[in-house]
Amino acid sequence: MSRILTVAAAQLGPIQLAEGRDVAVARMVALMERAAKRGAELVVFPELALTTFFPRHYHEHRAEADRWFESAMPSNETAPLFAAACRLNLGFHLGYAERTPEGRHFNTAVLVNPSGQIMLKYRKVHLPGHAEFDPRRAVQHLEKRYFEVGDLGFPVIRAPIGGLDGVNMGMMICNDRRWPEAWRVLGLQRVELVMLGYNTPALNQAAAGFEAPHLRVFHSHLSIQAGAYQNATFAVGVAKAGSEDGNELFGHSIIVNPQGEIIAQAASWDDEVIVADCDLDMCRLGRTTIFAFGQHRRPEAYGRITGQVGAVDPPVFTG
Ligand code: CDV
Repeated sequence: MSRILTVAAAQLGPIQLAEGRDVAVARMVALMERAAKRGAELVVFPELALTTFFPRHYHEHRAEADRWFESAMPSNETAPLFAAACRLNLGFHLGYAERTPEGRHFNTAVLVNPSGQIMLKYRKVHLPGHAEFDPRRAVQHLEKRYFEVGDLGFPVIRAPIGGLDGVNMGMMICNDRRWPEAWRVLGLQRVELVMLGYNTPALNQAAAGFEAPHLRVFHSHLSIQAGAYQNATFAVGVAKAGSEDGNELFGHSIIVNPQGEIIAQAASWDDEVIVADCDLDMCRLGRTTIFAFGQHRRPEAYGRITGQVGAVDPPVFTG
């Protein structure tokens, strides 16, 4: 018997600097309604879904950036998402900027069930960008200024969702998808569905060398497809897309199966729902054959993965 979960990726078009959370939340509720009509049982929203991608904006005084953060989840402003989940009998995944009661700041995602319970929380580990204003850059990327490195690891939860008694679900956020270590930590917990949201500029703004624009999407898909295949899991990669105050974010949201195949893909750079029936039993083939970790992994040869951060030069052959 197959275990089918109908999953929606709810891509968001741009959110402008001047637009409030009410605008974003209303659009997200509309996307949840569209997803429910198409039979979705779980809706995945992007990274930092409630506001414009604010790490491109520099605040000299760190506290000024607090206006981008949520101190409670749900809050008055996000309550309509929780109400819609209940009304439509949908789970949802939401990325947002979290300010804890102790005043700590994280780039966070939560997984919420139709009863409004937060089943899992993840805080982004791989923060790209820089902490200080960089005059060489046309556009800033200040994640290292505004967020702490996530302190929850890469957790997986087994929980009922849709019509299924238990699904192994995990999360990563944007830049994490480029790091095989993140995928493997989830794979080692038998994850069956990885949810990840992203805000990725259509152009490389780092001013460190030329990167052909078409490779931006290629690298995103390559990372998600490889991660899903090598860990025998479904993956949902959901973009914020389009031009935010002149800064383009590529869309190309995808749903990927455990063979690494794209089974649904967004075609616009705007609000868009894509849906796929994910038969979670498809995860079994990979994890009982080529990626049967218990039989084939060799952690004794992987010491450098956790023992070392940066790369070192190899010994020189002297003949
Ligand atoms: N929000 C991100 O993490 N964006 C990065 C960009 C800076 C490359 C990404 O990996 O998509």
